[in-house]
Amino acid sequence: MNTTYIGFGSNLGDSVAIFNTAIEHLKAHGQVRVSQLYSSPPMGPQDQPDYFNAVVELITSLSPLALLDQLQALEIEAGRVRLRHWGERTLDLDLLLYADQVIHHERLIVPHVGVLLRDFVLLPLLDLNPNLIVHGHQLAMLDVVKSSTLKPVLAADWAVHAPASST
Ligand code: PH2
Ligand code: MG
Ligand code: MG
Repeated sequence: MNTTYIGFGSNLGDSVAIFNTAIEHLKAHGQVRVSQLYSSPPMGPQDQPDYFNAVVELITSLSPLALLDQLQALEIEAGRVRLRHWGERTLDLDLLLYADQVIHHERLIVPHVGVLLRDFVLLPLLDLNPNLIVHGHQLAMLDVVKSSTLKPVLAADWAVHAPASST
């Protein structure tokens, strides 16, 4: 079994319902835990809505590319709309970490670049595992984490069937 972390982003449609539908589907592939839900200002074009962001831990026997296939299918199932680079979308699922593997494949780079750079990835990731180390960096100690002003949306049980604290 492999512990994986998947980044969730959405700023079009009913983002919370879209996240919950995707989480339900992920449960077919292993055990799931869900971070708090965050609202974050857009990275990239500023004339788009704020994003909802979260991270899901999935403990799975799927290989990295098989998991990527599943994530891409779920993006399409959510009616993925992607209008422009770094622009608004209904559902973005990024494979952030796959066990302690480093993967450079034409379809997939793991750890995902956002893991070391983006507070809207790091804060929910640290909700699930405060001790993570990536490329030799203890994530909790990164400046981008310490200086972040992101706050979770007040919805502790936003994931209908998967509170962060239980399995
Ligand atoms: N995703 C993007 C572009 N910009 N900004 C925030 N805050 N959160 C995201 O998930 C995000 C973004 C494209 O995937
Ligand atoms: Mg993506
Ligand atoms: Mg992304």
